[in-house]
Amino acid sequence: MPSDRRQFLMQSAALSLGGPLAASMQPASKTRLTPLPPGQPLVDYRPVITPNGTTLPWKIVAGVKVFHLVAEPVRHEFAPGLQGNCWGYNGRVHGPTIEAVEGDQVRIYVTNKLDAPTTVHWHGMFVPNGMDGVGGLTQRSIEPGETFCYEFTLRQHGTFMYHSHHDEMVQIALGMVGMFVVHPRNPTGPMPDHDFCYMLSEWSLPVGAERPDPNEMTDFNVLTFNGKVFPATAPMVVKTGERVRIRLGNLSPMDHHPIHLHGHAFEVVETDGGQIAPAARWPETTVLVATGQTRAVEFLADAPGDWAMHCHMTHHVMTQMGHGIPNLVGVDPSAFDEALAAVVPSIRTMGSDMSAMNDPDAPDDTLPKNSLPMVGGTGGFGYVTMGGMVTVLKVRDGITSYEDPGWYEHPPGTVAGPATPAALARDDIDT
Ligand SMILES: [Cu+2]
Repeated sequence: MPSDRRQFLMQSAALSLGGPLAASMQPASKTRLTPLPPGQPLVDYRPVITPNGTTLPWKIVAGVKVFHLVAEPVRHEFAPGLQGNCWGYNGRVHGPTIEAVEGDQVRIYVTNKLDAPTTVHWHGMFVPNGMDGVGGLTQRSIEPGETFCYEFTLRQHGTFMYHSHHDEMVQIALGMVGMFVVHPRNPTGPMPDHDFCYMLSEWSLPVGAERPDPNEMTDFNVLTFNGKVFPATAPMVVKTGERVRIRLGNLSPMDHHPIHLHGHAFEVVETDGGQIAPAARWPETTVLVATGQTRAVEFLADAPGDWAMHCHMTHHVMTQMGHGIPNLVGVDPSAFDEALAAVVPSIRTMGSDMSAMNDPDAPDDTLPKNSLPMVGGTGGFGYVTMGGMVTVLKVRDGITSYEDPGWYEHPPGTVAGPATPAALARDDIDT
């Protein structure tokens, strides 16, 4: 290649990489080692909302933000009817969201009330190596009954996570994870009106069992947003025209989750590696969040309605589904049901319509103890055939409260319905 052409290509590459790379590497914040005065909510940042969750309280001691995490067993409800004996922090699954501001000096005590050693790793964060929380590698693990102290200056801003880094397979599978949000000290760009925060996870909880199985490798059957399955997932309620940020972190043991939002397109503005420069963003409606990743998306909520947000892997919107079953799609199981009805009066075999055996409005005494229907709950029009990793963005005109407003009341003539004979004739549709 002629040297002038090679030089041109190298210059082009440098130019095209300069913007996003320079922004994402955050050279200034990475060298910030001197703490700043503690950032204050509603002054320096708008607090995040963790639907179905909470934010870890803190206090200031001599200019340091002091937090206290308690690792302990937690009896957790995934949805009414399904509870598990999990491990979490401060009585919760997952742990409370830790929230602070770039430049804050944070001191985080971790008390271990488990019967097993543990550690806490600050995922994605620039910390002194000895604060990184990897059991055996950068510290000895915290024995039962001990309290350790982690202290560092927040040198960056963004969407991060924390999780156990001792016996990860067991402790993460039992729920020992949480979100860690660091707001910018000097925000640029429009401030979101709502800043939602979700931890994505998955569990193996066989029907009737109460202890999630950390030995599971592939067949996870409870898929959760902030530890809940639909319809127990709290909706995101916003006013039409508001700017919304949704932060997604994934610490599922084994799976990625393509999270899809209906009715809107968003931009991915942030990963756990830092902010994405505006020129490097592009519109999406689905963002893939691999395990161990975070993504923050932003959009204007400009369309009133009840918009689903869900994982797009179809088995991740099911709950406690058995997979070792014959394929009965296209089979009429009624004869089989009649034959079995003598011994199991309420039997309804899963055939072409899986929802048939999961009608939540029909009393179902056959549901085993501590289990959920495979799919769904009731929506504004009847049965919703998704469960698991599903929630709803409720966009409303002119609301003054962000309490759940109920189901959307559609303007007349804007809901799909049976075609009228007049319309069929007009458009020459032969049914
Ligand atoms: Cu998924």
